[in-house]
Amino acid sequence: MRPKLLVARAMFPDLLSRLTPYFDLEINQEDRIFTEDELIERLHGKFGMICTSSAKISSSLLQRLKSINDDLKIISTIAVGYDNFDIASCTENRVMATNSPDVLNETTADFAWALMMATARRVTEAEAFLRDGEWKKWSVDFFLGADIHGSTLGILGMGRIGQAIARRAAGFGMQVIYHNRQRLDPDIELKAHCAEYVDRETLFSASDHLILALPFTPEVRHSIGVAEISRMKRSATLINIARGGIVDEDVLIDALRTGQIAGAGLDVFENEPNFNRAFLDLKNVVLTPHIASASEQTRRAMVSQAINNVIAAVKGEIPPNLINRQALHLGFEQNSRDT
Ligand code: 8YV
Repeated sequence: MRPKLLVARAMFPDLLSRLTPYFDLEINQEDRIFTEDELIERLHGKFGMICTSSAKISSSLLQRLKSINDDLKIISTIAVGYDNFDIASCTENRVMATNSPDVLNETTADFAWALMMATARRVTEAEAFLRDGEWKKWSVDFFLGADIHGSTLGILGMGRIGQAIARRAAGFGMQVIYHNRQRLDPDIELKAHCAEYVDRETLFSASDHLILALPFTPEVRHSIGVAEISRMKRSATLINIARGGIVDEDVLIDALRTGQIAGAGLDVFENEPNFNRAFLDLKNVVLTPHIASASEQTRRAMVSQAINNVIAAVKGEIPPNLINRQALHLGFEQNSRDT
């Protein structure tokens, strides 16, 4: 009998067909988002799962699952961010966790720029005005925005996506400043359009456009609040393509309402898809439904990576994008060969 695999969301059938020689597949064709109880029920007896960020794999889920069945060996997410996985608990329960990094860097960086430009130049606000039939005459001070070219681009979180965002600044003659847990090597800074490392306070006070590209961990939850936003220029924009929970949304809404900053471009929200509806009443915010990596080519590449990871695991090989290598030392290799 072949091992069983849960594909927890609907996705490209032609790519999924690569799995059929290795697995009996259960595919969530309806594309419903499973509750914890449903996930446990469906993971029962499965070797692995391919999922997205909507599958929360908590310590309680793993403990409940493992108490009834110990088959689960790999969870493979179609995302670079894996804050929906409790990694320590995966390791403890001998479950390998994998993600899909790198293939989305350039696409996500493109989108960060799209949001920044739309926010600074008030593109969606102006379009809504036109669509609503409000355009009666042109005026000299019509939808005045902020320049991108020649301005200072700030990047918080200078990983692979942050660096791809920085590289694009070359064509716009921008100065790039960044803050990161660790300063980058000088040669990486050079390739990232000579990005200059600054302390966190300076990043907030000196940026004309500030893009968040850091991974989400419990420590960074609401780490952008009153202190940070009050340091920003009144003309500045804040762009978030990372995770919604990093920003205290109530503080941001207040800052946008009172004009403490000029605008925000948000692709991510603390509670997706039930985001804070107060954003809808604000004109100076550009809102998108978590689509920064959504080009056809990139999403297909991400799904392919997730597939490669589970196929490697079922062959007893180390998955190329394994996050918790410690899980290997806890007997996985032996277990997978026995399957
Ligand atoms: C994913 C993302 O598509 O990669 C990430 O971390 O946020 C997106 O690119 C999304 O999380 C669905 O899993």
